[in-house]
Amino acid sequence: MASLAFSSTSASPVALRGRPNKLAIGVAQSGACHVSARGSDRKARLFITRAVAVEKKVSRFEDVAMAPPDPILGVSEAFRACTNESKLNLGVGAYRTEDLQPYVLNVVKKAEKLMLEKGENKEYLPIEGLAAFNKATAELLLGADNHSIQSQRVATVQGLSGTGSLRLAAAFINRYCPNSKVLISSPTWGNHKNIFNDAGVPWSEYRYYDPKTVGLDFEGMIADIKAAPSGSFILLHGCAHNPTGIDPTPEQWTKIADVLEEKGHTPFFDVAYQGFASGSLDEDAFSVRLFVERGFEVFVAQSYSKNLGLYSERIGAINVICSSSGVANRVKSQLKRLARPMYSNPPVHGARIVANVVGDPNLFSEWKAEMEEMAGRIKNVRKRLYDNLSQKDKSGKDWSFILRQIGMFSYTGLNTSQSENMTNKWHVYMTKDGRISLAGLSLAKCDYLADAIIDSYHNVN
Ligand code: KET
Repeated sequence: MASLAFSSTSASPVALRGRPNKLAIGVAQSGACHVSARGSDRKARLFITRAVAVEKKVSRFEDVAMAPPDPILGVSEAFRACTNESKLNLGVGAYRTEDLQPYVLNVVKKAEKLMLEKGENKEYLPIEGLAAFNKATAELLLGADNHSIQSQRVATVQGLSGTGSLRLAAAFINRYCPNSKVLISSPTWGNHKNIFNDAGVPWSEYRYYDPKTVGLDFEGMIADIKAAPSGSFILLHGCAHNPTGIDPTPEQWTKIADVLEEKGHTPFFDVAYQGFASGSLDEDAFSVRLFVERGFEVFVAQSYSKNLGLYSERIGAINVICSSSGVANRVKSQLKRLARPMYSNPPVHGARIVANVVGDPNLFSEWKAEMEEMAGRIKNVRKRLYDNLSQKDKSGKDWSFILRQIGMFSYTGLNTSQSENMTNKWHVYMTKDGRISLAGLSLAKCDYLADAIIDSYHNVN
């Protein structure tokens, strides 16, 4: 508070720096107030000094600049402020019903009911999180009979959803592999760069998307991974690559594994969409399981924001599959050591939901059905949008890339000005890289969206 800074007789040099005019009004050279300089009573002088300082509210944070809005979550803020009736929020990757309403899965409601009935307490969790959750999440990822689980080579720590789990792993890399860098795909989910920057982990990009083919630049990807210093961490999207919606084929994954092996790189998977790409939890874990099978030590960050719709519960995990149980134990102990001063221990509610859903055969199969339904709705919308675009656009442009992309998003190829036109003229809120979340689109709105895309694509730039 400003009153604290100026009630002392020697104003802080930090507070004075760069603000001479403001301070000159309220504070004399010595740091005492002009008004108080005339009074003889020390108490009164102090009182006046404080009063004036409070009144002026000169902040020591005056030089703090306004941060730019977040490129993804900032879009939702702008959407909420828009009053146009046609507005559409295709920014954040969050599932909506056909009526464009948020969706709480029935299995989640059932699990929460069970939890209430059990009357569970709110004690602190251990630093590594809820044991039943950690077991369930590793099994869901790798398969319960996976050798790495059987031989206790998996260090699993419950994290603050996908983001927090990635951040914890980044802190681990910074501490234990300080000379290693992380390679991330170009493009990638916008927050990856922030996460590694804030953790002090150097990163560079590997080629991934080829705008000419609107597909994977596989040769570029392989060449860049080969060229990286041996022992780098290679960040890979387990499935449903964000933002492009383009995944390597199984054969390509095998080749990627060959190159990582050759170079002694460590795969670091971000799995935020297990079950959402194909509708099958196992199919979507193919890439991770392949690397584990081949004997790599693997990092995997998981999230339940999308596949269980637990966005605000902040539930996920970091798994490190190690070469021995001894290493796994030590890695886990250090992850806990990193977590403790950052956030102490994770929240319990989402962890219990996941443990209940995955641990109960009935709820588990209901979940799979609901996930298929969500993935199916997105596929229907994808198809309808493609149909609308192909029928309406008479230019002969091939829009079939929309059908080939998978997951929540479509990477439309619209550039920044075209994306801005989508928002400014059509009230379609989306990220400036041309990504649209099809999970936020309804069949009924496809027609309108197709008009907006055609206009922006052909009439802007
Ligand atoms: N990884 C990827 C690839 C990802 O798309 C997200 C979220 C996350 C991790 C983190 O999700 P969490 O809720 O921390 O488990 N993506 C969407 C939301 C966001 O940007 O935070 C998005 O791209 O819209």
